[in-house]
Amino acid sequence: MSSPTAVADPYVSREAAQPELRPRVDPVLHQGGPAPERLSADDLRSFDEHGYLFVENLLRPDEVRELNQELHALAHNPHVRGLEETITEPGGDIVRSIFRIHGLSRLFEWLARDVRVLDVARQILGSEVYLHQSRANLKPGFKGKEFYWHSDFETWHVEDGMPRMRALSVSIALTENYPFNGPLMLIPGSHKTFVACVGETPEEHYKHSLKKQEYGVPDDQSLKRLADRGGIVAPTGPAGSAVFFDCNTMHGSNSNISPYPRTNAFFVYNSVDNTLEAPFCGLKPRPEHIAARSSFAPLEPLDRG
Ligand code: 6CS
Ligand code: FE
Repeated sequence: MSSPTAVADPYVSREAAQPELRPRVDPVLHQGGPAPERLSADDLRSFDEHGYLFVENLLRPDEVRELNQELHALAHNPHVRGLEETITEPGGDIVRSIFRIHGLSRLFEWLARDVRVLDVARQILGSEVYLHQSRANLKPGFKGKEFYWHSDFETWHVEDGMPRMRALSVSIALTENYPFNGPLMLIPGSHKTFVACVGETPEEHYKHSLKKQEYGVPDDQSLKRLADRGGIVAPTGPAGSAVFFDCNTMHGSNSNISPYPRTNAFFVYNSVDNTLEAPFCGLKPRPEHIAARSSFAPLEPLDRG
């Protein structure tokens, strides 16, 4: 409900008949907070300018091996397969994603709290942070399907009630990322523009969108404008590498028809000064395992040396 004194929402989406490109009104790098110094000034500048940062070999091979074993066990566990956290590929029973992975596995919880990851989020977001969402994406060889272009923030704002752009994601590769196994693609610089999308959100949209997204999807012309300006990158590298990216960076990935899986762990950190409100689309909030709102307690860093 808007009152006469309410400040207009700068990120209205899925309401107008036409798409629109609007400038971002929030900073990318935020000041304040515990200010850990994980990233160099150059890394910070690059994240600010491009909306992402690729870090090779963030994890050691033995850590990657353990995480893969754990994920493999989870994905084959009948109990886990029956949970609503587990999302299958459209029209099949191949596991596409396992949400709230930090709640299902201590190893993944530790990874989310590891200072090599968490302190990057705290530094960029300039505050304590909590986990808005976590998941593992499996994208198996031959069978893994694409994630169409989107800004995560657009969905988190409209469907989860995340007020402002003060969140970021990290995608940690658990298998090698090649150009041909459906790696994450990003449009550099796109985080500085908000693309208002067309199409009213249907009820319980998440039941469909997590398999294949059809609302909150930018139009072709807006995507072309952003890509003409910034190009498209697809960072590749060994398992254990990570891509940190701003919540509004336009990204997506192709399907995987190669024989080699593309598996990653995905954590979303939101500032404790940007906690969720009622969803801006007016519908009921998505479930806790997709968008945490029962606790916004700061994550405690874990230094595992
Ligand atoms: O709906 C969501 O929250 C999300 N969907 C995608 C395709 N990426 C980010 C996030 O996990
Ligand atoms: Fe995404």
